[in-house]
Amino acid sequence: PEWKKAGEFTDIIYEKAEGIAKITINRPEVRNAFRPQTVRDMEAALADARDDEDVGVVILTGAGELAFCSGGDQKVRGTGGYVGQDGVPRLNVLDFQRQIRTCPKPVIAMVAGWCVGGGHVLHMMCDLTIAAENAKFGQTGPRVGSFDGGWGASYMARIVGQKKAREIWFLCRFYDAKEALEMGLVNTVVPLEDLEAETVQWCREILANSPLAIRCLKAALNADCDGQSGLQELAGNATLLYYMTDEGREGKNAFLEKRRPDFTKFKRLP
Ligand code: 1HA
Repeated sequence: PEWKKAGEFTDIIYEKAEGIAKITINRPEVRNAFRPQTVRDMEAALADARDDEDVGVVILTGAGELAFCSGGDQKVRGTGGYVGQDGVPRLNVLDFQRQIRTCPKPVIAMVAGWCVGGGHVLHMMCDLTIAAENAKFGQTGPRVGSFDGGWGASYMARIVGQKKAREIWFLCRFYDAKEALEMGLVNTVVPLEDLEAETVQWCREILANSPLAIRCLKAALNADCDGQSGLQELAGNATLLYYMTDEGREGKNAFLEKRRPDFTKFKRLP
């Protein structure tokens, strides 16, 4: 596709084409590790992609062929989190995880090279993962003094099973793309040179399908794991659809016309 720049950022590249928004973490000198500003940039881009009615799917990736993302930037790790220019320690990637999870449009991780630590959790949060043959996956937390006990643990176990999740976290090994595919951690593995073309093909197939159906399915699959916040998402879609019906509109119209609502004409389906 002919990617067009869609915003000015320091730590990411943000582009759009053909109904696809692409967010590229652009810190290859640190294997695309994120600092607070990187997370802020990703949050702004994803918010834009969500709001843009022409965008139906989002790609999250890393610049270069060596890494998707190597997690939190250990060079700016302070006491209590990763420190930005304001001197405040933050774990704001957790907010971005929630944002990917609740984005009503599919987010696809496009992974070449290292995908580790907090970067590995980001790919797990994405709805789909397309991996290049050179991709390497793993958690490093217990080796570098960190852990993600949120979705990073529980959702991982939903994806790969309890035994494998404990192995990944307790041993901190790295796994190649083939092993990741066998575990169900990624959707497909392709040669590095085909990575973007394949990912875009998956995007096009999604874009050809009903956006509301996909939106409701993402919320439904989330709801199975996410408790009351998952139900809120799913129910929000029910409300959205109800607002589109004549029955839903009758209530609003009656209020505005200062009359009693007349719901008698609406069928009570079995
Ligand atoms: O666990 C959490 C969180 C939990 C809860 C809530 C929030 C969280 C937020 C974040 C995280 C975490 O992400 S903890 C895990 C942090 N990440 C890591 O432990 C990975 C560290 N990196 C590596 O293990 C390796 O660098 C690598 C396997 C990704 C790549 O190895 P390679 O290809 O041998 O390259 P290497 O020479 O190690 O790295 C190239 C350059 O990139 C080095 O810089 P240089 O020596 O040239 O100045 C290296 O320091 C830098 N670099 C790589 N990863 C990071 C990094 N610099 C800062 N932070 C990094 N994560």
